[in-house]
Amino acid sequence: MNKNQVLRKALASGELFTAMSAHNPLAAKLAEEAGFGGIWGSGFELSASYAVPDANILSSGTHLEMMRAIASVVSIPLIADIDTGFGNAVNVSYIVPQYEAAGASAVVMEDKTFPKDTSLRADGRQELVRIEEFQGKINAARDARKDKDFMVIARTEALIAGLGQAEAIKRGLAYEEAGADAILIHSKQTTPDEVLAFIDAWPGKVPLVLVPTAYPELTEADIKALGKVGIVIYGNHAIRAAVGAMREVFARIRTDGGIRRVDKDLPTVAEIIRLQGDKYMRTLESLYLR
Ligand code: SPV
Ligand code: MG
Repeated sequence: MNKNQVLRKALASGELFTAMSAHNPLAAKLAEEAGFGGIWGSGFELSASYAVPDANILSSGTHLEMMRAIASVVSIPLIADIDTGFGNAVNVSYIVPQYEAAGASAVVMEDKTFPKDTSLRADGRQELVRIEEFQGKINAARDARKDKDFMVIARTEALIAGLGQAEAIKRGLAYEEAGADAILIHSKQTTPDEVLAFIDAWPGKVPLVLVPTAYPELTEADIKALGKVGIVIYGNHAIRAAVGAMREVFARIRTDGGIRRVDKDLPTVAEIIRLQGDKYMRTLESLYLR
């Protein structure tokens, strides 16, 4: 099975598929080694790694090239976050084949206006496009894909925009009708109540996708028990882990006036060389260097 088929089959199986965020290939490799089912090619993480806001400040090309680099080092499916599709339905028609060619197995596209503002920021600009317009974008994404197993996941930001459950359900159903393979329902409430109420009321046939960043107490066991959720995405835990670890080590080196004490607590240089894929290069050397 190729990666697209793995993701397609996982979603059809009724099992919960887990995807961990990554902002670079090294993070993606660590996520694969940790046992996640797939990689979330997070726009938030990539923006953060460039120290700019997650608001279409980075170009689509920057994100696309990172997706290509990530897909080339992992053997698990990559779900690419294409924000709003970088424009209208015409832009979507051009961009989706590029993500497919870059090795993504799915795209997640959200129903906000371009340029977007990030979802979890307090007082963000959360404007949604018309339902018909977003249906056109889903149609465009579906028609643009080459492999029918490449998935188009539609994300509604109705709850994020404060438009309420009825609007979120209406949009989810409209996006399913337009051909979305799954619906991502996002919420920034700090308890799961809003999302749980949506899931309970969801009358659609396609599976739901959750990003429980704001309501972290919801476990995978809880989500599985709901029965309607196919994918859980951990949206920004790679970058937050990296920030925490770097900050702590940098502070210790300043406090200690050197690296002597901190060294034993860090992954070894040999471990980093392993993660760089050194073994493969040695094989190439023995085969071809004469
Ligand atoms: C991302 O990780 O880029 C997401 C999830 O889209 S969130 O930041 O919660 O909107
Ligand atoms: Mg995003």
